[in-house]
Amino acid sequence: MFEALSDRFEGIFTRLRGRGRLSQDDVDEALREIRMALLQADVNLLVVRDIVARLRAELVGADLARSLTPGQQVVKAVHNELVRVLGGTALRITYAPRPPTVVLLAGLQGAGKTTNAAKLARWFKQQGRNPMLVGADLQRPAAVEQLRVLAGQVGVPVYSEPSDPVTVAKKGLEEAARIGRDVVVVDTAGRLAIDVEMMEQVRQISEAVQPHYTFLVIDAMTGQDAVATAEAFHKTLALDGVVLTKVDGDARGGAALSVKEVVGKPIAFASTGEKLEDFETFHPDRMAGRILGMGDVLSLIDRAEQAIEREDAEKAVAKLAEGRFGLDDFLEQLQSVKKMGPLSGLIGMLPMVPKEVRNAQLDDSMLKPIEAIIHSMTPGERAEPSIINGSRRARIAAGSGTTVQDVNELLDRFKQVQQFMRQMPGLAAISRRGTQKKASGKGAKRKKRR
Ligand SMILES: Nc1nc2c(ncn2[C@@H]2O[C@H](COP(=O)(O)OP(=O)(O)O)[C@@H](O)[C@H]2O)c(=O)[nH]1
Ligand SMILES: [Mg+2]
Repeated sequence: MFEALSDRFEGIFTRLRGRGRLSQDDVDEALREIRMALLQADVNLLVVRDIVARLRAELVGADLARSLTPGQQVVKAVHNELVRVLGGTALRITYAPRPPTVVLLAGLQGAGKTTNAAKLARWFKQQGRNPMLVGADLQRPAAVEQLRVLAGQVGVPVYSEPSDPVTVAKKGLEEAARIGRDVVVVDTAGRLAIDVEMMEQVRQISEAVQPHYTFLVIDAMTGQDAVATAEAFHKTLALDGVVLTKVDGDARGGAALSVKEVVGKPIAFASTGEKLEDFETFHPDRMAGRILGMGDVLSLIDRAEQAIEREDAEKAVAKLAEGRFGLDDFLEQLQSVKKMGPLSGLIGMLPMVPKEVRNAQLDDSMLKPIEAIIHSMTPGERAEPSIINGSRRARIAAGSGTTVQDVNELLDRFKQVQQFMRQMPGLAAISRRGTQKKASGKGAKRKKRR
C-alpha cells in the first residue's frame, strides 16, 4: 500500500532537502505538490484540504529559513499529519472483566469478513487468549463451511447451527461460556451493497450479543467507496474500528488515509494478503513512516521477534534513537533479517534498502552488494561514516566490486535514516526500555526462537 504516494513524497522531499534554505515560495510549492500527491492517492477531498491547511498553519511563518534542516522540518510536519489522519495511536483491546469478550464483524460481501474472523482468532490466540468463532452467516450454506475450514487451520472451535443468525449468535456466547472460551468472534452475512435488510440483521445480532468491539471489514481496494460504506454502517452500528483488508492490492492508500477522518473511527487491523498470517495491528506511526520511505523499523522488530532475539533488535533501535547506529549495526540487522527466511514483505520495512530492491520480488542475492560495500569499510568508517571522503569511497567501491555511485547511495540513505530516526515517535520509548532491561540484568533476557 501507499507505493504511489511514497514515490511522490520521495520526489518532493528530495528536492527540499537539496536546499539550504527554504523561502515562502518553496513552502507554497511543496504544499501544492503534497496536495496533488494526496489527491492522486485517492484521499478524500475534505481530508486533503484539512491536511494541507494544518501543514500551512505549521510551516508558513515558521522559522524555516534559519533552520539548519528545513527539509527535515517539512518532512517531520508531514509525518505528524499522516500519523494524525491514520488514527494517532494503535488501538488496544481491553478485555471484558467478565469473559467472553465479544467481537462482531460486519461488512459487505467479499470484503473479507470470514477470512479475517479466522485471522483475528489467530491473533487473539497469539495474545494468549482462548478464542472461539461463531458462524452467523447463514445466507449461503458454504459460508459456515468456509469458516470451519479456516478455523481448523488456526486451531479454534466454531459454533454454528442451521437456525437463524440471532439465535446462532446468542447460543454461540453460551457455548463459549460453557467450554471456557474468553473471546468470541462473530462472523456475519454481507450483501453486495448496503441494504436495509442486511443492516437490520446485523443490528439485531449486535443487540443480542452486545459486542465489546464492533469492527467493520472494508476492502482497501475499493477506495472512497469503502469509506462511504463505513459511514453508512457507523450510523446503524456504532463501530469501534475498521479492519482494512486487501491492503496488498492497494497501491494508493486512499481509504486508509481517509476513513478515520471521515468516519471518526480508526483502523484497528490491516489484512495484507490471503494467508492467515498476513494480518497485523494497525500502527499509524509506523504506517506514516512507511509512506515517507523511512522503512518501518518497529514492525520489523515485531516480526523479527520470532527469529532473532528481541533484545538485540531493541538495542539496535536504541542506538538508532541515540544516533549511535553505525553501519556495523546495520549489517548485523541485515544478517538477522536473512535468518528469517523469505525476504519479500520484510524488506519494505528495512530502511536503507533501495526502492528498486524493496519493490522487487527478491532473494538474498540482491542484498549482497550492500553487504559487500559495508564489508569493504574499515571498522572506523562503519562506526563513523561521516569520515568517508572521496578517496575512501573509491577504495570501498573497488574493494566491494561496486561503483562509487553505489557507495554514495548507501551512505546517503544511511544518513537520511539516521536523521529520520531521531524524529521518529516511539523510538525514545524503546530506547528507554532497552536501557531498563540492561539495568535489570541478564535475568530479564528473553529468548524466542522458531
Ligand atoms: N489478497 C487478499 N485477499 C484477501 C484479503 N482478505 C480477504 N481476501 C480474499 O477475499 C475473498 C473474500 O473474502 P471473505 O472472507 O470470503 O469475504 P466475506 O464475504 O466478507 O466473508 C477471499 O478470496 C479472501 O481470500 C487480503 O487481505 N488480501
Ligand atoms: Mg463470509
